[in-house]
Amino acid sequence: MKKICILILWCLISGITHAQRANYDEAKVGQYTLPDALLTHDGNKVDNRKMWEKVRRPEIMKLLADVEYGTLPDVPVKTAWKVLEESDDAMGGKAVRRQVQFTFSNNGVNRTMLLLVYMPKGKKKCPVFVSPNFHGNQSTTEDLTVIKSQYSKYERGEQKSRWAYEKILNAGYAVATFHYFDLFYDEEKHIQEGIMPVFGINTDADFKPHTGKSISAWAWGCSRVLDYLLTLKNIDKKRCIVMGHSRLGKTALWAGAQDKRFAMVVSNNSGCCGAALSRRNFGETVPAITKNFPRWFCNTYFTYANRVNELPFDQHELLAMIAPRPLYVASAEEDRWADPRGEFLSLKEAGKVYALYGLETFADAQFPAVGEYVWHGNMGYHMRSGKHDVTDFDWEAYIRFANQKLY
Ligand code: GTR
Repeated sequence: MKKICILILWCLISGITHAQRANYDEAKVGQYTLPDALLTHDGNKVDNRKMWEKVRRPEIMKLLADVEYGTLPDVPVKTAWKVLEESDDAMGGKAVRRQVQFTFSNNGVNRTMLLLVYMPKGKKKCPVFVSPNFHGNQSTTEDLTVIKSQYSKYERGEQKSRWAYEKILNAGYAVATFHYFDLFYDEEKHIQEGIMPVFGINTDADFKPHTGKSISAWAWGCSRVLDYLLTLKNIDKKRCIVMGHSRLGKTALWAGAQDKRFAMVVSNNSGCCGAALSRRNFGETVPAITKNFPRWFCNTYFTYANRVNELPFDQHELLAMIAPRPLYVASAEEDRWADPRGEFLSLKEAGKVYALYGLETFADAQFPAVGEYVWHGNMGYHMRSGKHDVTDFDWEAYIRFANQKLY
């Protein structure tokens, strides 16, 4: 009993000091100099798209892969798809539903992932949102036919407020989701459950300094979903969007950076190591995130935890990887932990790359009022009222933005 009390007290105190340690005062953000996205390793200024695409973009991609998110071992993983369930009478007759089991295999090791897809009925070419979920496929809807994801402990419909399926389908978009645990179980000591063993990684000791961990695995999953969707006749190959919230927003950005088949990328409240600048000391910081979530980034990243200013990139360069494709970054007013202003400033800085494509940028944009949209060229931003979450307000913005930018 005494031990339990001490433990509870310790948790409370460390929680409080942790929250106290985070800075929420704009005056204390500190001075920082961002790395120049348009300056090559050799010190040459990039002033045209060709040089960006041939020289500078690959340089930054390599840095992000080697230092932050890591790369998965280069092994021949085979994927098999099996449709477990299908109906053209879903959502009150509005949608086609399909549930597909993916089996990933290599070297005698297999792992599965369950995909849930809703498509508007009767539409010949649907744009699609690919978006991993936190609590299992069944948590995204009350639909009784939806099969429970293997590692989920959550009730049916438990997180349905985050999934505006009706709105998405009514707007003519399909939506494809999977439980992120299927790829990488987001808790310590669970490496065996996700796909890492398929890549020959079975214990913590198997991670090399640059080996990707969960964000890499989740992003890989988004691309595997896309492989499948692109085989479907009624999916519009030119209008596939990757969208994610929070840690899955970081994932969506990394997936979109690596896989140019994603025509648009949406980061919802992705914050630290997602859209927000790392060099700003506001809300969550690199030392905090690497301490609390050792399984998200590759091991090399931890060596930068206490020397963030020495990182050879900042997060605006991750955003720049999406250029010139449409990119939406959304924050929430009360989600100060994710540093809304840092997300906005990052987008503004990434605009320098969008400008190479002759697109309008955020150069003169001011940090917007709550609920106001800032859309310039192929970049969009809003900060809605409320907390860290995905709401109908967010989905409506993404749909309108996609309608405008992808057509
Ligand atoms: C928080 C974490 C954030 C964010 C969030 C989430 O605890 O500090 O970086 O990603 O989790 O994914 O819900």
